[in-house]
Amino acid sequence: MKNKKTFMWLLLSLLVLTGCGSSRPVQTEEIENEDAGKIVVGFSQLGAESDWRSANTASMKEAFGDGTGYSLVFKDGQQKQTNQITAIRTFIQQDVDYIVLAPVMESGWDSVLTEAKQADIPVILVDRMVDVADRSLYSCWVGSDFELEGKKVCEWLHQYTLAKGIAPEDLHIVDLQGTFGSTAQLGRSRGLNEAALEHGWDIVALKDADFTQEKGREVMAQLLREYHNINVVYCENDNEAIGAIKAIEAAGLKAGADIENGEIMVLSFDGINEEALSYMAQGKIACIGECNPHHGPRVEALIQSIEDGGIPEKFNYVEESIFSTIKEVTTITVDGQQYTVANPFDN
Ligand code: GYE
Repeated sequence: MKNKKTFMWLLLSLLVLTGCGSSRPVQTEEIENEDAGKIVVGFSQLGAESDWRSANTASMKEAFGDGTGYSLVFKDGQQKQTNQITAIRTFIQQDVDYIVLAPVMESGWDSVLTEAKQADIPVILVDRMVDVADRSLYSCWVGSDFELEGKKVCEWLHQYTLAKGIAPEDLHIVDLQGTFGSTAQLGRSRGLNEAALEHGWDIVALKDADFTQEKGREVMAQLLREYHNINVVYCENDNEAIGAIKAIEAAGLKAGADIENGEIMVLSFDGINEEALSYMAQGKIACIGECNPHHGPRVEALIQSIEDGGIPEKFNYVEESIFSTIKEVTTITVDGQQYTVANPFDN
C-alpha cells in the first residue's frame, strides 16, 4: 500500500521548492515537522484496567512512538466502546494511514468500521476480536487463543484432582469473569464451561468482575457471603485474582491449593503482574494461563507486510505457556498438543 502521508509530504516539498525559485533553504511547517514522512498510526486502546493492558500499551508505544518510523496517535477508551468509536472517527477525520483497534467487546463495530473502510484506511485488530457481519471491514487480527488458555488451565485442574484423588463433584467453582462480551471473557468462560460439563464439576456462580482488582475483590467478597462451599475461584485475569485473594483473606480464609483442608484454590490468567507472580511464589495462586501482551512488534510486522504490498494472514495467534509451582502436574495435553507446565521461578 502506498504511504499517503509520505506522498503528501513529497508533494508539498516539491511545490514549495519549485514555486519559490530561490536557492535559500526552504523551511515549511511540514518539512520542519519531524513526523513528516512517517506512517501515521491511530491506536484506539480500550483502557487501562489491568497490568496486562499497561504492558500492552507500553509495547505499542515502543513499536510506534518516538524514535520509530511511525507517528502514533494514541487514544485511551477508558473501557467504553463509545469512546473507542469516537476515537476511530477522529482518526478517519485526521486521515491516518492505519487504524489499530484493541476493542473492548466484540459486538457493535459494523458501522464505524464501515466508515473506516469507505475512507480507505486499513484496520488492524489487536488482542480482542470484533464480531462483524463483513470480515473485510478489517485487514487482520493478532492476539491470543483465549479459549485454549481456558482449556489449558482447566486441564491443569483436572490433572491436579486426578493426582490428589479429588472427586470431580467435590469441586465447587466460581468464575470471576472478565469484561462481559470481550473475546478474552468469552473464550476463557467457554473453556471452563466445557471442562465443567466434561468432568462433572460444580459451577457455583459466574459473575462479571470486569478484569479489575477492585471488582475482583468486591465480587469475591459477595460470593463468599452467599456460598459457603466455594473451593476454587477461576479468575479471568491476574488483577481479579489479586482482588479475590484479598477478599478470601479478609473473610478469614486461606488461598491455596490444599482444598481438601479448606483452602480456596485460585486460578488465573496473564502472568505479567509482579504481585500475582509473588502470590504464586507464596502458593496463593495455583496456576496461571499465560497471556502475552507484547503485541507492538507483531502489529508493526503486519503493517510492514501491507506496506510491502502483501496480504497478511487474517488471524495471527500467539504461542503461550502455562505457569505453576505445584509439583503434581508437569505436563498437560490439550487438543492433542502437549504443554510443559513452566515454573516461572526456575532458572
Ligand atoms: O487478560 C486482561 C485484560 O484482552 C487479553 O484484558 C486481554 C485481557 C487480559 O484486562 O488482563
